[in-house]
Amino acid sequence: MSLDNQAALHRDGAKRPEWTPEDGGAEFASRVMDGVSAEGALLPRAEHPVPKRRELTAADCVSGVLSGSRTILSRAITLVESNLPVHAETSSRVIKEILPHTGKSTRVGITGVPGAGKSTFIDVLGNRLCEAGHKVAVLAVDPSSSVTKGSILGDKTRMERLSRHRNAFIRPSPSGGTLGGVTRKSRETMLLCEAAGYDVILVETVGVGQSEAAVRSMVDFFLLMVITGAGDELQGIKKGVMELADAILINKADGNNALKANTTRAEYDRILHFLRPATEGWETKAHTCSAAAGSGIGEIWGVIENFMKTVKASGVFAERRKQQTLSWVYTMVEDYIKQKFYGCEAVAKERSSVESRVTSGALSATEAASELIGLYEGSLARARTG
Ligand SMILES: Nc1nc2c(ncn2[C@@H]2O[C@H](COP(=O)(O)OP(=O)(O)OP(=O)(O)O)[C@@H](O)[C@H]2O)c(=O)[nH]1
Ligand SMILES: [Mg+2]
Repeated sequence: MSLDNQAALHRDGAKRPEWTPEDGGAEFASRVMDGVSAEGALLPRAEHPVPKRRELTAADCVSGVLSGSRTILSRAITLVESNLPVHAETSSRVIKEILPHTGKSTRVGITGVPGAGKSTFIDVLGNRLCEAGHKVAVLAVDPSSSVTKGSILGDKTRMERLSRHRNAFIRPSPSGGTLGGVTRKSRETMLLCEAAGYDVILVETVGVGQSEAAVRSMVDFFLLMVITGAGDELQGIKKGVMELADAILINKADGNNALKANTTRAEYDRILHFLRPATEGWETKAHTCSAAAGSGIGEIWGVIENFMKTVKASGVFAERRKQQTLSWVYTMVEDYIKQKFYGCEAVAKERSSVESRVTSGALSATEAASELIGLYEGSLARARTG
């Protein structure tokens, strides 16, 4: 059944209070009542300290997330995103306890150059999926977020309609600093969303050659969004990302661009023919859509559904999920060792002298590496013997 028909059925089923506007989400479930007069009633704010919100226990988080509470879900995500050592034990207990309730969603990664229309597309697709009865979570992976702080907030405004839908949950990118840090947190956030009942997870990442592989390694289906006339068709720059994609979507196929978009689609299909497919047993193809006009959205969701059916039937799906979990383990191990090495005092003390001896040619790179490793291992040994 097409996405639009599913939406119509779902819409007629649910009774909505008459005062809420057509596309209003749960936020519109309240009516504005006349307030009490403020005269003499309220003391100035300073004298009423706001009671500190009680820290959630692991049990609070687990039961709240499993019951589908968005507030608790947000707080549980903030907990797993925290770098504070005090939160580490609680957050790993939460992840451990919700794990049996995860893995049942369709995980879709969406990448593309800045301005390609990823957020607009997610808003339209996400809204249709919600209308059709799905619960959609949107995550962003933006390694530059600790610097830009902004871009994803900009995204939230682009997903204005979706962010108000009661079946949707949108979470900006964690600012983890390292790409490894961002993706670890995003993976745990994805598990929390799955445990909270979200059956479609859309992960947006800006296609600047940094995070595509990382996002690819945490999703089932990877979508590359491109636009016509960007002057980089057929150039090698996208080859690496094209080889990760399960579909290429030419967006903004509207107005004067519609015809050009079709030509671009044919060009991409020609290139894809020569590339190794990103997923065994699946042929990556190019498609067109207009996120602004809402055309081609149902079709690309049909492609994703067909993909999921194909890879589940062939066993590729289960195998990929296993490999993804293993690579996640090693990403965390590598991240930990890196942090320990660069955080090691003995290494930090000698680093600049080692670097200047290397750059002056007095020390070979290999010698420098073994000297730094020696310093690190020495400090570990001292820490062990106390
Ligand atoms: N004509 C047209 N414009 C579109 C379409 N989709 C998005 N846009 C416009 O393209 C601009 C960028 O859209 P976004 O959805 O923010 O793009 P993005 O890929 O999420 O951008 P970043 O998050 O910055 O990487 C906005 O002005 C949109 O209104 C489309 O299908 N047709
Ligand atoms: Mg965006």
